[in-house]
Amino acid sequence: MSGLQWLTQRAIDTSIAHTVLGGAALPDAPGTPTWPEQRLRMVVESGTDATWREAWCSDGPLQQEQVAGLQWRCGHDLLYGLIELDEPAPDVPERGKHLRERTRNAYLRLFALLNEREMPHLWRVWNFMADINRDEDGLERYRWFNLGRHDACSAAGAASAAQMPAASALGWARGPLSIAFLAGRKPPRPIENPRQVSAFHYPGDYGPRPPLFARAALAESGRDEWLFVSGTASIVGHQTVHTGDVVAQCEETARNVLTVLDQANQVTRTAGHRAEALSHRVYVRHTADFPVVRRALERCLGGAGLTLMQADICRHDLLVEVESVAH
Ligand code: 3EB
Repeated sequence: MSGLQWLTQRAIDTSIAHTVLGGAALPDAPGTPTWPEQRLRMVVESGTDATWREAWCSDGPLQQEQVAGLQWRCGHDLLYGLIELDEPAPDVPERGKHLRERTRNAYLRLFALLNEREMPHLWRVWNFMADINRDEDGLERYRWFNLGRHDACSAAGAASAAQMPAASALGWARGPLSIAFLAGRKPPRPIENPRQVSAFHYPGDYGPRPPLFARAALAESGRDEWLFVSGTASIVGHQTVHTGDVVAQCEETARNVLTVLDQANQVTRTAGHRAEALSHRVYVRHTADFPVVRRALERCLGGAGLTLMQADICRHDLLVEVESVAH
């Protein structure tokens, strides 16, 4: 198997297990794989195949390591890692500051690992944490997280526009701070969205330090080119639009996803990535909205490859967020 593979299937065939770098799975997916796997500790839309599991593969031979809180596997030109750190109980004082510190430490470990393995370029990051919208020590936890990420990226010299990976940052009901990442030997090409202010240029209204991610990343692996579209929401400029209207938020989100796709297709080295070829993870704030979100996104993005799950979005007024991948 050459290059990066992306699979969603009932179970990953054991014959390819030796090529898997890492991936993600729903809470009830069977078994415990030997590769780093980010469990999505979330309620999923009923009817979803509970065995859903995705795996990123690479040519062997693979190297791997598992040390306290950090697990990774890498091949010739790609690395998948997972950092999971428990947090203090919700009533512990200064829990927000602890989150900043943990996030900073997690990202410093991540950058140290990428340097050491000579896989210096971050392609895609999935950030999850509990109580993302909760105020602690006078600041929302997502904003504490952004402080910690910014601390580490600045210290590691990874805070410039050219180095932004695609990313998502979501909240789950309970679980550790969990950061999964895909990195490569070659730099990806970051993509922005002309309808939106770049996240790393958000004004101070959204926290003392901005989120550090690109709207998408285009990355080459072997003969393939992968498009990772970051978590995308109903934001125009830097403002949330359609507050309280989940269907309109879905429509605006889809416009943003398709705009980012269009931007990527202006610079792609392939024939172009088609909207129908995108697979989407859809994060929905209220499980009661699953049916309307599915209907709206099937209409705007096409029906194939929508996996819906409940998560808290990083702004309290956002009801839905979509992330996508294509190759
Ligand atoms: C936004 O556009 C919505 O903090 O890494 C989307 C993707 C969002 C990634 C992150 C946040 C992040 O600002 C939120």
